[in-house]
Amino acid sequence: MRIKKAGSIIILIFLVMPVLGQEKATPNDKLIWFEEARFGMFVHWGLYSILGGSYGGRTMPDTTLPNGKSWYAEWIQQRLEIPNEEYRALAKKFNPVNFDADAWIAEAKNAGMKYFVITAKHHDGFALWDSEVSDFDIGATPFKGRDILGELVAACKKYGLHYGFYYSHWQDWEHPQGAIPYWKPARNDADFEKYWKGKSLPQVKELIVRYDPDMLWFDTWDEEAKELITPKRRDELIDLVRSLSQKCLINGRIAMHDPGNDIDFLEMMDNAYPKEMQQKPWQTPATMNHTWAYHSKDFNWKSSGQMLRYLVNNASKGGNYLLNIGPKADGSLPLPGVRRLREMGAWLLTNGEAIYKTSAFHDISPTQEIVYTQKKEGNKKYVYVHLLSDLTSNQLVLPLKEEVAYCELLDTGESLPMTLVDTGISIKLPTRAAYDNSINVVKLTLK
Ligand code: FHN
Repeated sequence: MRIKKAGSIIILIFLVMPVLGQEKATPNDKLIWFEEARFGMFVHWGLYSILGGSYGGRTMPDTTLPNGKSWYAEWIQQRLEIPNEEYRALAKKFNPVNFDADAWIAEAKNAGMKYFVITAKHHDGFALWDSEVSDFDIGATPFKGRDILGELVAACKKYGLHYGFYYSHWQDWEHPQGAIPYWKPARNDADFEKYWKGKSLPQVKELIVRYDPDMLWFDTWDEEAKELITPKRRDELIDLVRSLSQKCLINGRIAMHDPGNDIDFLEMMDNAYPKEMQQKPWQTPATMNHTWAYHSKDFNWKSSGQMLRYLVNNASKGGNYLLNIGPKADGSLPLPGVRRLREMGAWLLTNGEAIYKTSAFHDISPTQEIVYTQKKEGNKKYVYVHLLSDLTSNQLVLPLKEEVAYCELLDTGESLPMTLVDTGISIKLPTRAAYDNSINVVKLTLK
């Protein structure tokens, strides 16, 4: 009896150990690319892009409102109360003659992005592809005949990017039974089921069967969704995806209020950067200015330096950064966005090694000014020290327990002198390391 009890205790400890060590139970091959990628492009593009944030003499605000709510340009139909028929008629004007899938994806590639996600259908219900279950789609536009998603998929394959689709499975303002904003009378469960079975599930199936995506990006963001996106519906959707694709990743926003255990990665709130490590792979969806979709009067652009700091901070906690751009209705990318992408790509050209395929480094506590990533290659181990702000001195002291064989500035490859001190190692940085508004990375090769 005693021996049996001891045996079960040992088994129990064995079962609990990986949880305590925060290791994932089994390696999940389909997630490898996602965990290595760190940086992706998000695109919000649809009929709302035609309006560019203004309608009927009114313009959507380009900042968060005092009540904490955000009026994004893709919400224009609801926020500025455009009648359904009028909004629907925008389809006749959707003619993005300057759309060039190759140019978009080349821009993502040059920015150092490793994956691409586009709004195949946003809350307005308009499908960017020719759908069999809805006529509110690309077939209703002068651009019919062009396979926007197919062209983007081909370009992603050409440039080696993974690709996925945002699909608004809950909100659908065009369908008479799809979910609508909280300030309108809610749909009842039986009605919603007609949308669910008649449009939401069949369109998800179409996207997988036609385009074989690496990821589906579903969208719920708070408790509101739980009335209609029940655990039963969440699991039904997950089962559908799993039955059609071995590789397609599913994000946690499929049911933000209760994602369950079968999602692949956690989706943070918009522009939210966690301070702690997470239990699953994760990413932050983020805007370059205030809005997601194109807004001609949203001038709130973040600097590339600020966005690089978000990327680096996320990487230092094992997370990804999915950065959005809102193309114009003609298919061109807004130039302030392109400029920022190119600036970020320029930094990643020499510093990307410290971002991609790295993991969090726990031996030294991060600060506001310095964060760390690490990488193992064969029997080599590297630690990357990201200096997020200019140092007051060019002497960098790190409380590192492990021995360092070599130290260099990653940007230029120049060797940096180091000495052992009581508290760890002291590295002498070139005086010009405090030179430009950029992030300097010191690469340590461990012994
Ligand atoms: O309502 C949407 C919004 O328009 C946008 O698509 C973002 C992206 O994360 N998701 C919802 C709000 O969280």
